[in-house]
Parts: sequence; structure tokens; C-alpha cells
Amino acid sequence: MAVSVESLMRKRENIRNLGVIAHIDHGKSTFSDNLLSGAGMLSEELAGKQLYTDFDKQEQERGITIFSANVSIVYPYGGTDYLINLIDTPGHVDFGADVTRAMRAVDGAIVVICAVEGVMPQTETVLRQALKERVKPILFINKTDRLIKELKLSPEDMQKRFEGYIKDVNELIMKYGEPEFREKWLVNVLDGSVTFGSAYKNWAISVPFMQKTKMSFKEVIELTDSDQEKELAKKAPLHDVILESIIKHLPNAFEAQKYRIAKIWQGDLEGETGKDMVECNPNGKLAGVITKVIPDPHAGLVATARLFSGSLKGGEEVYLVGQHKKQRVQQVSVYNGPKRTNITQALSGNIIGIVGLGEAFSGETICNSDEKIPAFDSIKHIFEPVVTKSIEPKNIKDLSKLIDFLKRVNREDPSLEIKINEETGEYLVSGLGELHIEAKVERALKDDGIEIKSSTPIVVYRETIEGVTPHPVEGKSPNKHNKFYVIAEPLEDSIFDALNSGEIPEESLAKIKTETIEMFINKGLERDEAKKILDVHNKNVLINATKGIQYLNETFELLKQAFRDVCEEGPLAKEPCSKLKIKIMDAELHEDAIHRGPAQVIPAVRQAIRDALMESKPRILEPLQIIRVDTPEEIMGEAMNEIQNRRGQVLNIETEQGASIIKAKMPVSDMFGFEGALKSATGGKGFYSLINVVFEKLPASLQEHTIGKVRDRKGLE
Ligand SMILES: Nc1nc2c(ncn2[C@@H]2O[C@H](COP(=O)(O)OP(=O)(O)OP(=O)(O)O)[C@@H](O)[C@H]2O)c(=O)[nH]1
Ligand SMILES: [Mg+2]
Repeated sequence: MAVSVESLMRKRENIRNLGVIAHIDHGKSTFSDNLLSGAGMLSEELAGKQLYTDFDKQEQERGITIFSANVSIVYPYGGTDYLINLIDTPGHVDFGADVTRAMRAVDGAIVVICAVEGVMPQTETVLRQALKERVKPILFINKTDRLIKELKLSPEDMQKRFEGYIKDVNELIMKYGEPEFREKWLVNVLDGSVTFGSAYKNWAISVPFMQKTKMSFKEVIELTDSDQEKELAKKAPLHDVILESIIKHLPNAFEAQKYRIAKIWQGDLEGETGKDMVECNPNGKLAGVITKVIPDPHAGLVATARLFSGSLKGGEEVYLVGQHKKQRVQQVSVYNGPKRTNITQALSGNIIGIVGLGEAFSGETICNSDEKIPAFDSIKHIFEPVVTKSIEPKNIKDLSKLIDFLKRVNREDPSLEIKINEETGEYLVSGLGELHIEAKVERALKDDGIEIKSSTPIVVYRETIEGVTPHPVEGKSPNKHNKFYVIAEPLEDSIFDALNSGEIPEESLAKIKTETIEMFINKGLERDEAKKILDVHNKNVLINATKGIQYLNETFELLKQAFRDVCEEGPLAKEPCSKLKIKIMDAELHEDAIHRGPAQVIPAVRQAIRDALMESKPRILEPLQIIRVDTPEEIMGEAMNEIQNRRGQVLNIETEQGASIIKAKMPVSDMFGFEGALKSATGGKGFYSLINVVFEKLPASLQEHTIGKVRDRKGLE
């Protein structure tokens, strides 16, 4: 297998890099099994039952995918071999950042939807993530067997359902796709970009397949109804039908890189490496992104990378752009589920394993050390961490092991934030939800034999302002020789939204360029202000509104540092700040550079910004989840009680054929344990899924109390 993979890596036209994405439980891993079995990597008997890509012990215990898993498959089609680099992604929202990272590595996605549930909230999220990375989708409607056997739908009703689902998916492609691509990327039942089937029973069909084989839908229903599904799987093997759809409708690496690079990399496309990447040139300069890092008992650390240009061999040196470090590659490999097979040389356009990059983190850019390139855009997940737990070792002698573990886990999954509380010495781990922290930190520590004490989950708030500082606020340096005058204002909604949605990508602001300034002006920032943006951090903007202050330009880096410090820890409760516009109005600086160093300027500016915020109606924002609750109609009342008892607000209720869908908005602070409570209130029949996370002003009556609580917890006065 390794030999054929290696030779196939050269044929860029025959490579497909793709991700399997879906709402939780819709059958991604079962589906991936089928493709492995089609390539002879798994027995037909086991296909759909083994869940080869869920090889982690915890995944098997919990029955869900936690880590995205890579597999490279060789598949013969039309007389040639194709190399399919596949990533099976998790569906649980808490592991959504793994999906985001996987989307950087692939060019195409198979959106799996369950024929009973249809398009669910996480279907929308993952499709949106894919389109954001210019990853082209195709659709597989899974669990069709259940429509036939359990729901006993007539062929007409089934068709109606399918039409509805396809329409829903296409609406999402229109909503989230970029104008240049969305129409071309709509899925269509006639051309085979939509397929149907049962991953569990190993069969699939498409219109082109039915035309070719003269198989009818009636036959599918009859074979299913009469328990002859094995027969059906022989006549219409899932892997054959799907691989044809993949090969026909998903782009190869060569085609995809022509339009993807411009979207994910802000460097010069006319430069040497830029051109190499756009052409996916295996003989060009090395450029790639690490999309995953996992510990390996034998190899130390294995990084998964998508190579966009050049090649890589064991023994070669690469430059880690984010870390400003060179490291030597020990081995390169291809993936075979849990196993890796070493190869001599890995080529552009592929997803590969690299051993030896002990300093790498997920999202890191790699290149040749003689041709350093700008980093790829950071891989930003749609949702931010809203839940924190503080942890400490039970036994103080384990402290250094705990610290090492936390550093490592943060490199593996940067959507987990790790901070240390200097007052109390506790480690604070923030994640997307309770399960995120439980599975990736608490459980992993236990497996490593490190015993810890952890707190109950804590909410991460945001700080912002509602008013404008009435007059510039002064901040003085400790030596009194430098003064800064600052005004704070709420950032315009339109700018905030554009930063939030990534329309103005924060990473492109590392160097504020003319195009970036134009983006801000287009979104409604005054030209004078836009031209003087110094920094953007966590959706806060720093503006230098001074005129002709001598030496000020020499302190710009320090101003940014002070601004970033306050963005991370606001004045009310040291929670992160959001939606601020900070303007430096005036300054006085000592003429001697020695007296205006970091130790002088940073505290002065930090203080000026914090004081300005305190004079501008500072407020705490709390995270809320917009959720969808599915429950049978007759027990809808029980579900509503659970929502309303937790400060939840019902936004909408729809009932169809005895099934109710409640849309609600609930504060994260009141949601801990909600899943279990909802299950027990509805006799196991109700469940919920996350649609969105929003931040809103905490009710006035709770402001003081919450600030006090957070400050107490942090040991602040
Ligand atoms: N009846 C039926 N059940 C299926 C089908 N495909 C998957 N399942 C079942 O659905 C459940 C979830 O399947 P998985 O493949 O683990 O789903 P997943 O999308 O990978 O789940 P996560 O990765 O946790 O989001 C399992 O119990 C499967 O056996 C199908 O085509 N028909
Ligand atoms: Mg799975």
C-alpha cells in the first residue's frame, strides 16, 4: 500500500483530499468504514460496524468521535488508481474546532445527513466551516434504511423528504458560500453530487448509478423490506457509488489550490512560494500547514500536515513560522487509520504525517528555512471557549507533569485555552463546553496517571463599554516622565460584526495594509480613524489619534502590548474585553529612549486604558447559547419547564407530525447539567443541539453580583 500511495502522490490530478462532516451521530464513522472496506483495508463483514476511525479507547467508550482521524485510501476507478486522503471528523459541537482544522487540510467535503433527522444545527455549522475554507461540498443522505423499515414511508413521501433536504443544503450553500463559488457548488441529484443509502447496511445509490445499472428505487425498497440488505449491498456497494461521486465532483489538489491559496494565505501570490502553491508544485519551495498534532507512544509527537507545495523527506530541516524555529524532520508517513506507514518522500497536494516536529502546534505554517513565508491565516473556530474549569494536581509532585501536559494539549487543540491564575496558582482550562474539557483534559490526565482536583465549570464572561469616555484619561509612567491620554468608545456594530464573521480577517492585520484600511472604511469606520489603526485584537481596535508626537512611533510595539494586555484582562473582573475602540489622543514622552522603555510605557498605557474604560459605562456580557430542543409533542411541556427554569427564553416552537422543535436562548451559566436534566425530564426522548453562541449584556440586577463573584474567585480585591 505504501508503495502505491507514494507513487500516486505524484499524480496531483488523481488525488482527492476530503473530510466527512455532519451533525453528531449522522453516521460519518460508519460511512468512512465503508470506504476503507472498498479499498480492501477492512473486511466487508466489519464495514460499518468496526468504526475503524474511532480507534481511541475513549471514543469507543463514549460511542462518539472525539478526534478527527486520517486515512489514505487507494481506489481504482476507470482504469486508474486514485489516492483518497480522508478525514473522519467528530460531530459533537465541543469538538467542532477539530472540524475547522480538518477543513484546512482538505479541498472537498462529504456532508452526511441522517434521513430521519435531516439538516440539523451542526450540519449548518460544519458546512459553514467548509465553505469558509473554500472546501467544496457533496451530499450523502444516510440511514435511508430507517425511512423504509421504521417509518415505512411511501416512495413518494421519501422523495419529498429528500427534495426538502437537498433544498435545505443548497440554501445553506447559498447562504455561506462566496458569490464566486456558491452557484457552481450547489448539489444536484441528477449529476450524482447527491447520493443516498445506508452506511450501516453498506449500500448507496445515485441517479447516474441507477441509470447505468437500471436499478430502481422500488428494488431498493423491496430488498430492504425483505431483509435482503446484503444482496442490496452487493448490487449497489456504497463505496463504488460514493467514490464515483467523489472523483467526479470533488476537486483534485491541483484544481483546488488555484483558488484556495488566495483565501487562506495572505502572502504574495506572485512570489516564488506563492506561485508554487497556486500550482501545487511538488518541485517548488516547501509550504504547508499543520492541522493536527497527536502524541505517539513510539514517535513522540506526530504532526499531520497538508502540503501545498514542495516536498519533504526524513532528515530535512523545516522552518516553523509561528515559533520562528527550525526543526529537523525525522520521518514522513502516510496514514492508515491508527497506523502510519513511513515513506521516502511526501509531495505537495497531500495530507501526510511528520515525525520530529516536537515544537509544532495545530495551525502552524511550515516552509523551507531559506525561503521564509508569511504564516497561513490562523485556523479560527466559529465559537469561542465559554466554559472554564480550574484544575490543580492532587499531589504537588505532579505539578511539572501537569504543566507539561497542559502545554502539549494546548498545542494539539488550540481551541482549549490555558491560563494560570497567578493569585491562586490554579490552572484555568477553557473550552467550548463541559465535554471538551472532560474528554481532552480531565480524562486524558487520568489516563496519564496524573490525579487532579478540578472545579465545577465556570462561565467565561466578556467586558465591554456602553459609553464614551467624557474626556481623555491620563496614564503616567512609574518614572512620571511619560504621559498618555486615552479615550474609549464602543466599536461600531458593523465593524464588530465584520471582525466576528471573519469578513475582516484579524490575522491580515499583523501588518496594516492599504486593503485592510479600505475594508474598515467599507464597513463604516471613519477614514481618519481607519488610517491610524495600530492594532486589532480579539475584536477590539487600537487607534493612534495623536498628531506629530515626537518619538511616539518608537513606542508603537509597547502601546500594542499594553492594549493587548487590557483586551485579555479588563478592569471589572479581569475577563477578556470585546468590542472596544481605544484611541490614544495625546502623549508626552521623555526625549531619552532609556526613560521610555517597556517598564515605563506599558504600565502607563495599560492604566490609561483601564481608567478610560471605567469612565465609559463598563458592563459585563454573558455568553448565551441558542439551542434547538427536539422532543415528542406530548412531553413538550416538560422540556419547556427545563428551559424556563434556567433563565431560558423560548424563541420559537414548531410542531410537525407529533414532533416539536423548540428554539431557545439560554445563559451558559445556567446550562450546566442541562443535557442530563432534559433527558430525565423527557424520559430520554428529548435532546438538544447548539445553533449559536452569542454574548449579551448581563441583566442590570446581576452585574454587581457577577463581578463580585468572579473577582472573589480570582482572588482580586
Ligand atoms: N439504521 C442505520 N443506522 C446507522 C446508519 N449509519 C450509522 N448508523 C448508526 O448511527 C450511530 C452513529 O453512527 P456513527 O457512524 O458513529 O456516527 P458519527 O456521525 O460518526 O458520530 P459522531 O462522530 O460522534 O458525530 C451508530 O449507532 C450507527 O450504527 C445507517 O445507515 N442506518
Ligand atoms: Mg464519528
